Amino acid sequence: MNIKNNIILAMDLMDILEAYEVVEEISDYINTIKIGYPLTLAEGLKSIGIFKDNFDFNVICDYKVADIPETNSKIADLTFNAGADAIITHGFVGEDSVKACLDVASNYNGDVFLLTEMSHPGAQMFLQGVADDIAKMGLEMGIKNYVAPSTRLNRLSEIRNIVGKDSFIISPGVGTQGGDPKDTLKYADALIIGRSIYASNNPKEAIESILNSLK
Ligand code: O7E
Repeated sequence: MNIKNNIILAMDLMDILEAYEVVEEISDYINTIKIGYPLTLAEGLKSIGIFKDNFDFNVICDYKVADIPETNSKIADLTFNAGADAIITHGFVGEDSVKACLDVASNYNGDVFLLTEMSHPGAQMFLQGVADDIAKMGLEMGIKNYVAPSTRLNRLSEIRNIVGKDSFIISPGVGTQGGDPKDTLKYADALIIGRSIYASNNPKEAIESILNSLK
């Protein structure tokens, strides 16, 4: 996926008009948006089409799909059918569940991002212990796209080592959660940034300042 300025906006506002206004302000700087449950549950799957039709963005749907294969297929089908370019799936549910997402994605020419370790402190309780194995599974399955945390650069770097330089890693946790944009890009291909931009008083200045910090 071609991600302008290596920044993905995590749009977790729950009002589509507010979300639209923020995106309009910064649309010169980005071409990729990630939406998840907050916006989708509040405003529906039509949110995908709004960013595609009005901004021609890549839309990554962060539904952290984590069910049995049959249910994953239904979730992925609804998501791609609504116009998404990519879906994010959990890896801990195992190969068959992840494959269900991959199979549906291939029908739509869409992408799947495999979530390895998460960025919040609680991820160290359970998920961290299996994150390397999830990354290895993804590699064996031929998955090219991964999610790994910017809040623990040692873990991001380990996951990069596992999936290799040809894989594409996007990394959340930058800014509000403490991750540093420049350091994160030593290991990741793109940053996922939410509140530091959309909750700022001036989203345009916020993204400009992040871009300056990358120079
Ligand atoms: O902290 P923020 O506001 O910059 O937002 C971060 C976004 O990334 C938010 O949408 C959150 O749900 C998501 N995220 C994490 O913060 N940590 C993770 O480990 C994973 C994600 C995520 O996006 O998962 C799929 C990529």
